[in-house]
Formats: sequence, structure tokens, C-alpha cells
Amino acid sequence: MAQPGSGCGSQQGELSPALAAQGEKVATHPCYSKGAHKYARMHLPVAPACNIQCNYCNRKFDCSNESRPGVVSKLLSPAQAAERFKKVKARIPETRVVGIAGPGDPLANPAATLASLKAIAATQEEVHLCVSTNGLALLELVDDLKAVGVDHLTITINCIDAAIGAKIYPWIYFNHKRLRGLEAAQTLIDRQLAGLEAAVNAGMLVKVNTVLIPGINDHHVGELAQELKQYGALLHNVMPLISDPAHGTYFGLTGQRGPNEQELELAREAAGQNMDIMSHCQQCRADAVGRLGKDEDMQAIEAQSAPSEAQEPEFVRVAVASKSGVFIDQHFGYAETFSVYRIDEKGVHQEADREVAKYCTGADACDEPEQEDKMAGLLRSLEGCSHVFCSRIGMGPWQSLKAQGVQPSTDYAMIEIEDALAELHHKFQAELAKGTALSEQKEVC
Ligand code: CLF
Ligand code: SF4
Repeated sequence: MAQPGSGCGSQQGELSPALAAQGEKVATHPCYSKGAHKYARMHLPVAPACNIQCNYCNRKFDCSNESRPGVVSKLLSPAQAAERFKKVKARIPETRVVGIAGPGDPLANPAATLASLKAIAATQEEVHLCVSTNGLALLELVDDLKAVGVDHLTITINCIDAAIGAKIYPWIYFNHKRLRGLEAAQTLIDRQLAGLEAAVNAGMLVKVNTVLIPGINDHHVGELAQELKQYGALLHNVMPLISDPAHGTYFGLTGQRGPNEQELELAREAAGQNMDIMSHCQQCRADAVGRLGKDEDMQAIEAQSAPSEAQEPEFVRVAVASKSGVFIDQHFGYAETFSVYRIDEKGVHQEADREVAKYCTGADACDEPEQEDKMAGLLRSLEGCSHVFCSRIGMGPWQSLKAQGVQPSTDYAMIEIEDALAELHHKFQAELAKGTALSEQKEVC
């Protein structure tokens, strides 16, 4: 057991016996060992949906369980994530951890999370795969995570008392139902502890994050750490609530304050009676890259990696929603197939159709997490497309496409596909003649 308040073993980076016994898995992971500061981590923002609501989270921003509030990460597809990893590993060879921590909950987006982890594992680079979750969907996914090589897992557990939990979580979405109040909190706590036990039994090194909320769970942290230890957690990261009305969270807007230094220290001491604690957390972004506290500029890395991409032929790829096959006459939400066209200097070329899961199924609650999941699947199916042409589209899908760098357009509604693509080709040629870079042509229509 660490000395109370001593961080991961010690502030000098020495490891406690429990942590040291894990050898290289801890010694080269900068979150599990403060002494591993020379190693870098990177996060892949591939998981947009979430299955619970925390009162310290505004869903417009990244998951606050493992990220600084108020930050928005641009979503990547699994293929883009693998590409980003290769670029980062080439520029920062000391990258030893690839984590998935948002922008929503990684396990509320299992397909994207597992596909991304598999793609990283396939590179055979020497990296630890790390996942951070709220734990609701963990139990069913432990075997899948283990199978792709995840050895480091973080679960955010803020309490083991449903009366406290009901003050933190207004609802959860579980088994196709939205649960509220005590039932929601108890279900989440039960699932978190069962998931923790299963992950430990599968051989994972489980760290628990707890967001310290004065007046709500601060008196409870010692008891919580004791229980977590019994379930096999290795490390406890007690993080301060960051509460700001500008972030638009329930806590921010209702004046719930974060802890001061002394309150944080006391809580870490209470937790440290039972568990090794982490005190060097940087509350990273869901797309963070580099050493802890020394984040690298991903745009600069992309720019430095650009020369090989510049050799690529320039083109745009358009996904068209059409019922008739002749006109652009289908609502985005009703499309089950998109016709895909590549437009380059030479002309318009039809590619293979892409089948998608229909976004709109007539559900009256379009903000259900299932819809977010569906949109994430749809975005993956449209990967590589820079434009979507349809007759109509809702505001939610419009914003999701834009956030992914895809330009939706209803300008050509009820116009013949051929005519719309000819016009786009014409604009594309005009832009090429002006020398505008492909990356600047997203708004070409
Ligand atoms: Fe990322 Fe989290 Fe893995 Fe680390 S972060 S998924 S365990 S690789 Fe680390 Fe960042 Fe704190 Fe998280 S400093 S927010 S604890
Ligand atoms: Fe937000 Fe993360 Fe909580 Fe989901 S789990 S509501 S993304 S803080």
C-alpha cells in the first residue's frame, strides 16, 4: 500500500510493490507510473456515443471522465485512427500507449473501438492498448477487449452508494430502456463492479477514476477505495471536478463547485489508505498525443507527414441518396444504400454502392443513444466520402457529417444525379485550375 497522498508509488516515480510486480506493463505506461514520464501516450477519438449522462458532462464536448471538460475532439474512423497512429509513432517513437477515451464512451461504440484496437494491434508495434469507460457495457465486452490485446483498463466509478449516484447520474440507457434516479445509479454501480471483477479476472490492470465532487462524494472516497481494492483494482485516480458555467453542464449551471487543493489532498489520503493512488493525471483530451503534460500539436505532425499524401491524385467522393436511381430524391435518414461517385480531373466515375443501416426508423426520440450509435455506423459506412447529396436531411445528421469533415448538400434535391455530378465536376476543375488544395475543397458545392 502506498503512503497516503504519495501518488503512483511515490512522487519520485518509485513504484509500490503491487505496481512494481506488474513489471514493464506499469513501468512503461505514463499513467500507471509517474516514473514512466519519458514514454508518450496517444488517444484515438473514435467513439462518439455515450450510454449514460453524468451531471458534469455536456455531450457537445469530450467525455469528462477521462478528459478536460469543454474540449471537442474531431472524430476519426478506425482506418483514420490507424493512419494517425502510424504517423505519430513515426514522429514520436516513445509512444508506448494507445488509448481510447472518447469523445463519448468507448464501450458504447464497441464496433469502432474494437476495430480501431485491432488495426493498431495489426501494426505489431510495441504499444499497450488502453481503454477508458464508464463501465456500463464492460461486462459483455471484457472477452473482446482481452482478445484484441487490451491489458490496461480504466473505469470511472464515482461511488458505490446509489443515493450518491442519483445525484451524479440523471439517467442511464441500459437494455434498450432509459433508467433514472436510484434504479439508474444502482444498475450502473452493479455493472461497474461486475465489469471490474471480470476485467481483473481476465488479467487486465484496472485503474479506477473518481471525479471528486464536494458535498456529494467527497466523504465517501475512503469507503469506495476499500471496495475497489477488494474487487482487484490496482490504482485509484481521484480527479477534481472542473466546473464552469461556460461548459454548460448541469453542475456548472447549478453552481456545484470543484474541490480546492486541500479537499483533493484529503480525499487522496483517504483513498490512499487502501490503494495505490495516481496524482499526476492531466485530464487529457480524447485526442491527446505526446507525453503527459507535454501534448504535441497533431496538426503539425499531420503537416510534417503530408509529403507522401501530396503524391495522391486529387479527387472528391460523393455519396448520393436516390430512390429512383435517376434523381436525387431521397431523404438522408431513409437511405439504405448510397450510390458513390469519385470525381477527379478526368471526370465522374461510379464506384460500388454502400449499404448503410437506415438512420431514421420512425422512432419518436431521435436523441436516444441508439441513434448516436447508428450515426457512428453510418459515418463509418461513408468513410472516404467528402460530400453527401440528398433531398432532405435533419439537423443532427447534418452536424455529425460536418463534424466528420463531410459536406452534406440538399442543393440538388430532385435534380438528375448526372446533372448534379457534372456541375460538381465543373466546379472541381475550376478549383484545380486555381490551384486550390484538395483539402480546401470540402465546401466546393
Ligand atoms: Fe489514456 Fe487513460 Fe489510458 Fe492514460 S490517459 S486512456 S490511462 S493512456 Fe492518464 Fe490522461 Fe489522466 Fe487518463 S493522464 S486523463 S489517467
Ligand atoms: Fe459524458 Fe463521459 Fe459521462 Fe458519457 S460517461 S456522460 S461522455 S462524462
